[in-house]
Amino acid sequence: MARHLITSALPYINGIKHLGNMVGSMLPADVYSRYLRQRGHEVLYICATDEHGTPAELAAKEQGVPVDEFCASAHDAQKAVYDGFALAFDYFGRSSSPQNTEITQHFARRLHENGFIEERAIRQVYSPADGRFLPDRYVEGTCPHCGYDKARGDQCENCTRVLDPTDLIEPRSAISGSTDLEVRETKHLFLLQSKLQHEVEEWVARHEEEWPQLAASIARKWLNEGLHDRAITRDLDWGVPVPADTWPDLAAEGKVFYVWFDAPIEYIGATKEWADQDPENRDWKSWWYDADATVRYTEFMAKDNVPFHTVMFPATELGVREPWKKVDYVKAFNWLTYYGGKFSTSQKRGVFTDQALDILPADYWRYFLIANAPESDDSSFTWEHFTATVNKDLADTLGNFVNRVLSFSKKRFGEAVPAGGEPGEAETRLGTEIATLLAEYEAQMEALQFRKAAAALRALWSAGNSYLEEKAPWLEIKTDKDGAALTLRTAMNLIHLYAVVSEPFIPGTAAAMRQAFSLEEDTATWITPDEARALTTVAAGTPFTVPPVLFAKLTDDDLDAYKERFGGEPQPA
Ligand code: B3M
Ligand code: ZN
Repeated sequence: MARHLITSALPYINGIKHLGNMVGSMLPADVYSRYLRQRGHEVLYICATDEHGTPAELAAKEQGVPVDEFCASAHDAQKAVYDGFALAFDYFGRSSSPQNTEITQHFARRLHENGFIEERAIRQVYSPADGRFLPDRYVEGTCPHCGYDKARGDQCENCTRVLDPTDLIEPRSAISGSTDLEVRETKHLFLLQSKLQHEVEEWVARHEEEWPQLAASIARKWLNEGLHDRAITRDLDWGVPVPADTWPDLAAEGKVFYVWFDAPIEYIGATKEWADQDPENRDWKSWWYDADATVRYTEFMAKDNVPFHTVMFPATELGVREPWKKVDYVKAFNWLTYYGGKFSTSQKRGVFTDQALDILPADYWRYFLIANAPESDDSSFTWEHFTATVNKDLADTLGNFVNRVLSFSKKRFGEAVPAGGEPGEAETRLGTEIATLLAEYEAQMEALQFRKAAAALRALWSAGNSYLEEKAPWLEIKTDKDGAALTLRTAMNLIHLYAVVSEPFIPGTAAAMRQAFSLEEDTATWITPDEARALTTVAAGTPFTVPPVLFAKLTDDDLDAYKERFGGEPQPA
């Protein structure tokens, strides 16, 4: 039994996330957390909204509300969707919390004491019309690389190049549109990452062998390009303030930390938010500070976030010179595309998580997304693939099996698991197959290979169907009533096993399946391959009910309607 600390990349506050965001961070983290809890480990799954930075300020401005109000309601809106997806966070915090402010400022002070922060004067875009400096996205203009005329000061959305606001041609203020812009000198704090390069390299070298190739190769690439000193403050109203005790001048000018400085620290901040709700029983430091050797920390994220988690945040943690827990395993994902094109929040293309739940319950999405997670490569969402997968795997292979077995047994034997018949050769063969497949499923879950885990789970479901076809209890009953009872009882044990081991993927349906049986002890505690082999957890005489259809079959009309609503045409890359 170990202690597992799990975090998924913090969803940015400005808007509801799409399915691509979900499958690349929160959902697999939830699946993994649920699995580990079922196996009896102590798990702490922490996430939060990432609330600082220019996009939050701009989104609030667009809605005409103060930024703190905007963030509070946007946080609640995201939380409601994640509840709908049955994400079982231990805590879902907010990076604007006082706890994060306190720890971020502490980190900054320590980095300063250790010689890793320096004040430097830089030249920045200033707008007299707006009376302020214009960082990052506050400046728009023409990209010097590709000529796109709506490039933002931090990045060109068209060619994806990273920009500095002073790079833009014909710059204008994103607030007022003013083109009367100047470049003025102002002071900022710089994190001297170049001084930490060597230590980070050593640290990565000790871990990368265990990391998946995607995470390791991105970390290597960044290290090879060399760590640069970077500005970690901004001229914004909204953010963690630079502490006045250490930098009175910058604090007086109202400088705040850059969002990417405080966001990863919020993993710790949110853990403290969690602990502060029940300080008698929750010890945040035992997870993060001088954490004992049994804490294993796994992070989930999409590939664009990997440099921040494998290189920059570890550099910060190392520079603080205190025993903060660093990540053990980085699970990174490629992109989920929408018909081969980009899901885009800003262009509203693809399926958003709130819309998905409007259409179908969470388990349909959870299963499909994880079974097709962009693990070794990008993967593409299409409505054709989605409906076919739901129909075949969920409605036919799992749902139909459950309903067929329970309805038929009820009709012929009443509302209790039927007695009679002794397990024979077919049951022994089935038991061996189930034990093998379950061991494979466990191995893939332990290895965080989600697609392969889903394939093993699907194979477990299929094994039940094959057994049922082979034994054909609807024929057997005509000549051998005891034999039919044995077949149905065995199939019901499969249903119960499926209920337990499918829980990480489809928790709602799993609960409905488990609750079909009135067992004295209804728990989701894991069943090991050796226990599963006997297929006798649910004894003869156990009362049961037939649950309503678990998964509706999607029709051609449904498919047409989805494509009509969301657009189903391939997008140019
Ligand atoms: N908020 C991800 C993003 O918006 C960013 C992750 C922070 S993790 C500390 O792309
Ligand atoms: Zn460009």
